[in-house]
Amino acid sequence: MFCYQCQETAKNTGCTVKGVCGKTEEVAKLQDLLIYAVKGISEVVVKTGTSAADIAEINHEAVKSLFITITNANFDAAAIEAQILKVLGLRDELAAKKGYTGNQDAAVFHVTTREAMLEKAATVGVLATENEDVRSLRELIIYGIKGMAAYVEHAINLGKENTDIYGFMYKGLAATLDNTLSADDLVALTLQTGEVGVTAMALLDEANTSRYGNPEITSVNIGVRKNPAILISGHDLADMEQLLEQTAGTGVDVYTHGEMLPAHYYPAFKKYDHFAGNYGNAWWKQLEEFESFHGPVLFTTNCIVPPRTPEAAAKIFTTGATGFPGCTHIEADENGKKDFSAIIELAKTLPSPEEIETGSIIGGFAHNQVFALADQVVDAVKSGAIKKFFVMAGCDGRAKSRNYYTEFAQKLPKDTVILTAGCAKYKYNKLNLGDIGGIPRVLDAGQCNDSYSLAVIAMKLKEIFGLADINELPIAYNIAWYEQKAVIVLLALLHLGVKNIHLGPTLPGFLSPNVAKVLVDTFGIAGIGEVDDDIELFMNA
Ligand code: SF4
Ligand code: SF3
Repeated sequence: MFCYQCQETAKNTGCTVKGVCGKTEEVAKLQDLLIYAVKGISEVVVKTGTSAADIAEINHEAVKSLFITITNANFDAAAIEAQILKVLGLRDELAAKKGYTGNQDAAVFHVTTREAMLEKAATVGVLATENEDVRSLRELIIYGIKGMAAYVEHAINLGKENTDIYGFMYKGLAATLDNTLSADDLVALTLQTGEVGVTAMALLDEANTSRYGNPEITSVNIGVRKNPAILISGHDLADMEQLLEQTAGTGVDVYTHGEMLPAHYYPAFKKYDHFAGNYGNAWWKQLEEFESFHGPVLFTTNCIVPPRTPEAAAKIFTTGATGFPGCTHIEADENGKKDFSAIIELAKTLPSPEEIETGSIIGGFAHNQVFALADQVVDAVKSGAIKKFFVMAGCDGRAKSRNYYTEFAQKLPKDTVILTAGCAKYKYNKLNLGDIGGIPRVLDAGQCNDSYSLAVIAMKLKEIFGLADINELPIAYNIAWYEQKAVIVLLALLHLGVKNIHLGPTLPGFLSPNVAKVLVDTFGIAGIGEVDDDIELFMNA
C-alpha cells in the first residue's frame, strides 16, 4: 500500500505498511481501486460527452465512492468491495449505452473477486504515476475533489444538487488519467478545483440554512444530564434531524461530538428539549470519550478511530459513507429515511454519560450572524479595538505539534479575534479568551464546510471598507489541516485570491518540492514556526 493523503502520513512521506489512521493494507488497496473505478466512469462520461444531468445514479455513487475513501471514513473491506462492483456495473452500463470505444484501462478493466481486486489495485495506486510532480498535482486535484464530494453528499441528502459540480468532478478525475497534460495544465485544473469547491460549499450552505435556518449565537452546554443518551458525530445534518425526531419522547438524550457541535447553532434543532449538549472534543479523543459517554455512538461521516475491542465496536453505528467491521451500518431507504430504533433501544439499556467537564461554549458565527453584528465589528476595527482577525479554521489531530495552536491562541494580543470553523477549534474554544466590547475573541462559524462563511465574511468586509484586494484586510490565515476536506477549503481560498496562508502543523507530504515551490512562489503559502516568531510576523505583516 501507499497512501499520503492526510497530515498524519508516516514520516510525512507515506504510509506503506499500515495507515497511521488504522487503515489496513487490504482496505487501502480496495480504496485505491475504488478511486480508479470512479476515474474510469469519469473517462466514459467525458469521452462520450454525457451530460451529468442525465446520470443521477452515477453522480450519487461517484460522490459516495469518493467520500468512502476520505481519511477515517470507511474501514470496511466488504463494503468497499461491494461499492467497487457497483461502480464497475454502472460504468459498463453507461459505456454500452453511449457507445464508448476507447481503451483507457480504468474504463474497461474487469475484476470480480477480492483477490483480483487486490492484485489490480497494486498496479493503479498513487505510485503508478512515476513523475513525482505529476503525481503530486494529480493527487492534489483528487484530494480536492474528495473533499468537494463530501460536501456535495451532505447537500444531496438535503435535496440540493448542482450538476455542473458533477461535470467538473468527471473532468478533473478523467484528467488524472491523461498522460498528455502538462504540469501547467494540471496547475490550472487545481485552481479550477478550488473554484468549484466554492460552488460546492455555497450549495451546502444554502442546503443547510434553507432547511434549518441561519446559525445564530448559541451557548452550548458541555456538561451532562441524567438520562441515557446517544452521541452523534460527523457532519451530516440530515442524519442529525432524523435522530432528533426519532429520539423525541423516548427518554433518550442526544449529544454531539466533534464536528457535529455546530448543529446546536441551527434554529431548527433548538426546539428539541432532549438535544442536551456537546460531549468531549475533536475526533482523535474519541476512544476515551466514547467510553466515559457510556451510550451508543452514531457516525454520520469521518473521523472514525478504530475501536479497541469488539465491545466498543458494538456500541458504534455507522451510516452514509462510513463503515467499520463489527459496527452496525444503517442504510437509508429509497426516500432517504433511516431507522435509528436499534441505537435508541441500545441507549436505553446503557448508563447515562459520565461528566468529564462542565460549563458551556459559544458559537454560531456564520455569515448571517456576523452580518447582523457588522456595525459593531466595523466600529471596533475603525476604532482600533480590533487590530487583526486570525482565520484558524481546519482540522484537529493527534500530533503533539498541534499544541502550537493552543499556545498561539493564548499568546495572541488581546486586540485580535480568531475566526474558526472545523474541528481545529477544539484546540482553543474552551480557553475563555474573553471578548472585545461584547464580540467574543473566538468566533466559531461551524463545521469545516462553514469555512465558506469565513470567506463570505471576508468579502463583505472588503466591500464595507472599499478595498480593491481581499489581502488588504487585517485578516491573517493560520490554518490547520488533517484530511481532504481541508484540501478543498485551501484550494477554495486560493481561488478567492487569498495570499500568504500558513498551513500546519506540517506542509502536505503529497506536495513534491516543485509543486510546493509553485504554491510558495505564487500564493505565498508557508508552514508554521515558533509561536512567538509567527505572531510577530503576522502582526507586522
Ligand atoms: Fe496514512 Fe493518512 Fe492514508 Fe491513513 S489516510 S493511510 S494515516 S496517509
Ligand atoms: Fe475534523 Fe475529521 Fe477535518 Fe471537518 S472531523 S474538520 S478532521
